[in-house]
Amino acid sequence: MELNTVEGLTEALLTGNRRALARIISHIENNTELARPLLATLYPRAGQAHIIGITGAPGTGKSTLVNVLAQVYRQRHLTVGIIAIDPTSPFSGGALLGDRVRMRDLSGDPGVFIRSMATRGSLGGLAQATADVIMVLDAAGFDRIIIETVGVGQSEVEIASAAYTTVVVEAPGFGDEVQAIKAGVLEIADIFAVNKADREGVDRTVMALKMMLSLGVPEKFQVMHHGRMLPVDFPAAERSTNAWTPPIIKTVATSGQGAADLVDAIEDHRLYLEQSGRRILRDQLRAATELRMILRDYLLEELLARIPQERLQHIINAVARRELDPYTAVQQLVHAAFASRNASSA
Ligand SMILES: Nc1nc2c(ncn2[C@@H]2O[C@H](COP(=O)(O)OP(=O)(O)O)[C@@H](O)[C@H]2O)c(=O)[nH]1
Ligand SMILES: [Mg+2]
Repeated sequence: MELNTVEGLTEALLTGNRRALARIISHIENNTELARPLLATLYPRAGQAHIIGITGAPGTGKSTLVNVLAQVYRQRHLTVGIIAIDPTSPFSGGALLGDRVRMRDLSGDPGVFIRSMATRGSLGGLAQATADVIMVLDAAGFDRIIIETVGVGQSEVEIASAAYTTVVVEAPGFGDEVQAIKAGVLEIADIFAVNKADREGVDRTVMALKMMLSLGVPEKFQVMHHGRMLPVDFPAAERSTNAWTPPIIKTVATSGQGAADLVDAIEDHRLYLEQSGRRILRDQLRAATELRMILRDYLLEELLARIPQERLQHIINAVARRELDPYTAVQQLVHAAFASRNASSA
C-alpha cells in the first residue's frame, strides 16, 4: 500500500497497519504538508476510544502504573494506546522498570502502541500535538488511550482536559502534603490512585485525601476558565447532578497489586459519564479546549504575519524601555494587523 499519500496512509491506518500509524504521527509532529489533510480525514473516524489521563508528581510511579494498567486492559481483550509526555518516562527503549517478567508482555504486543512525545517546541504546541496524536490513535481503533503527564502547570492541565477520566497519582513519602494540591491538579481528579501502597505512610496519604474530598472539590470544568468558549449552560448542567465522588484506590505498581481495582474504577467512571450524559458535556469541554488552543496559535501566527518585522521590533524595544506598557502595545499590534489587512484588501 502507498504510505506516502493521505488516502494510502488513512486506508492502511484503518486496517491496523502500525507503520502507517507511526508515519502519520511523524507527519503531525513535524507538521508536514500532509498533517492537516490527514487530521481532517481522520477526525470523523475518532470518538470511540475512552481517553484516560494519568497525572501526578514525578516519581509517584505513573509510568510503572501505566504499564500495569495496560496489562490489565490487555487481559480484558481491549487494545491500548499509550502517550507519555514526561520525557523521563521509561517507555521509549522498551526497557521497563519493575518486574521485568511481567512487563515483558507489553513489548511486541500488537494490541499496545506506545509513543513518547517530545517536549520540544512551545508548550501550546505540545498540548496540540498531543491532542492530535490522541485523535489518530482513536481513529486507529484503540479501545483505551492512556496519557501520562507530569501534573504541573497550565499546559498539563490542558493535556489532561483531553481525557474523559483523569487519575491523579499520589504516593507516600513526599511529606504529609498531598502533592496534587501543590501541583494544582486536585480539581481535575476523577480518581485518586495512592501508589506505593507497600510503603510506610500510605494510610496517612489516604486520610489526607479523604479529608480534602470531604471539604468538597470543585468539579473539573470549574478550573478550566474557558469563559465564552463553553456553551452557556455547560456549568449548570455539570453541577446539576453531582453523583460522582472520586474514589481512592491503593496500588503497588511494581507488583501490579490494585491495578485491576484501578481499571474497575476507570471503567465505572466511563459508564457513569455515558449514563449520566456527561460524556457529551466532556466532549464539548474537549472541543472548546481544542478550539481555543488552535485559535490562539492561529491568530498569533496570522497577526505576526501581518506586522512588519521592524514595526514589531520597534514596539518590543519601546516596551523594554518602559516607554510603552505591554497592554497598550498589544492594542497597537492588533490595530496594526487589522489596518494592514484593510489596506491590502482595499
Ligand atoms: N516501592 C514501590 N516503588 C514503586 C512503585 N511504583 C513505582 N515505584 C518506583 O518508583 C520509581 C518511579 O517510578 P516511575 O513509574 O518512573 O514514576 P513517574 O515519574 O511518576 O512516572 C521507580 O523506581 C519505580 O520502580 C510502588 O508501587 N512501590
Ligand atoms: Mg514517568
